[in-house]
Amino acid sequence: MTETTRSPVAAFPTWPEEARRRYRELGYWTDETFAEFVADRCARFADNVAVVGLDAHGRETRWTYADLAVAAEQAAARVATAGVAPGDRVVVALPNIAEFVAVVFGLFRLGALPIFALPTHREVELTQFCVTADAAAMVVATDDLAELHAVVADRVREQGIEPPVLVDIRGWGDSLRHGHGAPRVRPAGRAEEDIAFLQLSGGTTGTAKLIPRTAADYLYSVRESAAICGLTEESALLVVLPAAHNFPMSSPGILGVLHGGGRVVLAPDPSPRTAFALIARERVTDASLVPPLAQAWVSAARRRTPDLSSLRTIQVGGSKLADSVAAEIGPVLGARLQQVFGMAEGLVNYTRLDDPDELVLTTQGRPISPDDEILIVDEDDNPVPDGAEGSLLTRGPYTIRGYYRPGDPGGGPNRDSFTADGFYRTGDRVRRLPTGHLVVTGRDKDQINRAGEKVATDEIEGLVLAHPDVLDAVAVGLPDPYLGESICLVVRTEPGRPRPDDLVDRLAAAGLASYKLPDRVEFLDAFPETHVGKNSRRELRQLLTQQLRPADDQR
Ligand code: AMP
Ligand code: DBH
Repeated sequence: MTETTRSPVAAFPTWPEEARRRYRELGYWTDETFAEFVADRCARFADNVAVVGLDAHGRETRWTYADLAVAAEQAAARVATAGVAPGDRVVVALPNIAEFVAVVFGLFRLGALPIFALPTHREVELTQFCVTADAAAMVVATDDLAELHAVVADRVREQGIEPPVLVDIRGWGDSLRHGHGAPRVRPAGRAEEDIAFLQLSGGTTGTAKLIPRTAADYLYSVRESAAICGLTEESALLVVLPAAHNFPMSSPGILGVLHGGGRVVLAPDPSPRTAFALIARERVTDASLVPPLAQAWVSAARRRTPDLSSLRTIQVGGSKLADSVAAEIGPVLGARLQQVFGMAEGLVNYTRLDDPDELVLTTQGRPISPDDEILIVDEDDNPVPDGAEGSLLTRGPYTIRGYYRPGDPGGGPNRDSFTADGFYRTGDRVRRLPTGHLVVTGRDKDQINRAGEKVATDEIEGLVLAHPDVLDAVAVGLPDPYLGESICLVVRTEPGRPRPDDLVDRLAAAGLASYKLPDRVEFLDAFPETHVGKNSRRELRQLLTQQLRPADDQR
């Protein structure tokens, strides 16, 4: 055993005492921890099927809750054998495989904190997670990430931090479910108001923002989400999006289903072909999609007439769903649409299953909790008149009060993203209807939402500006009928000098996740400026949308 000695979990900006007492009195916060959640649901629903999907070796897997308990215990034991101790942070970068659930539940059991990375993250992102959180291990199941570990380890070491150990779960073989292998570890758990895991923010800056969530706050949102979405033991949720993302994890997601005794069906890829086959075979009742996938399902279903008769509800969220696509979901897929507007920082809005069609088709829902405080403000933080558009600020029983920033809890993004009285600045522009439903109308934040994947513009710009021939660079999101927004990189170079044609390749070589790579690159001799002389993103976007040739995929 290579025992690591990591820094303790850092203090984090938490809710004031009065709010915590109130959330407990109202029953929103209970004393259930994640370790108890795992033990309780696995025992209560022991004979139900919990997880269906492929494993790390591509074999069909079907685990009952009892099997899942054994697999989680084994995963905990194996991660502990690799040197991970309770309180350690662990980067989980797994595809949608059965072991994903076992590893996450195992880490909860061990009292270690998962950092929910995506399998598409590369060394830029993974290094940031490891450095910010002093991660003890990186859990992977694919060749590319196993190979990347060495690069990440070097980069982490360069910053004076002990690199994470590599845990490649393919080496675990198929014995997880059979409960032999590593010696058992005692469940350690963490207190319900301690940080249980770190989610990721799509972010607006080049540095990753880690989101500290507790069992008390998160499980409240999970229980309510399961109720709002009508999940029961009969529910079967198809997980098409990356499982670690906050939406498929909790809205109502994997945890909502496992809370209620239902079945999680993991899709190994997001294609309609794969999804439709699983829906028919597993009698799937619910699926969570981003708008481009919803659109792809609609057009594929028109061509193929698959058997979708078991489908009850399709949750769509992550980016704005066009009203025209919303209108097609019911008629073509034969399921009720439920719009979801959420964020890993907390606040989640749903249209309700019994809402009138008008609201379901044209709004992004209303908050989970009566105690979700919604403020819609102008640029001076003054409330706008009822029904007017403004910037959304929120505070409540499951919305964080600050990002995880060891050593600097009050600084940087926590100053910018939270008001003095604890409201989270979502960066979204919304309008509120008299029913309380929100309509997302736009965004203040310097972020591109490409098919639900959030990209901070300055992360791309910062890397491009390092190129010797680039004088200035701005990344803008351009309207795209399929992606919602595509990424356009606009570059200014020295007039008369050759224009670099390798910018996208360089970004990839720098180790940026592929979903952040520009869809196209344009060169301009001058950038439009705001009155204070900054580059005007708004005017650039207008210029590009109107004047340039229609987007053609340069990838
Ligand atoms: P993140 O903070 O990375 O978890 O991303 C959350 C952001 O995704 C929100 O603040 C919105 O900008 C966007 N988002 C999520 N769901 C929706 C939706 N249904 N409609 C529009 N934007 C959405
Ligand atoms: O986009 C998101 O981050 C998101 C969307 C829907 C989310 O975090 C959620 C629901 O919980």
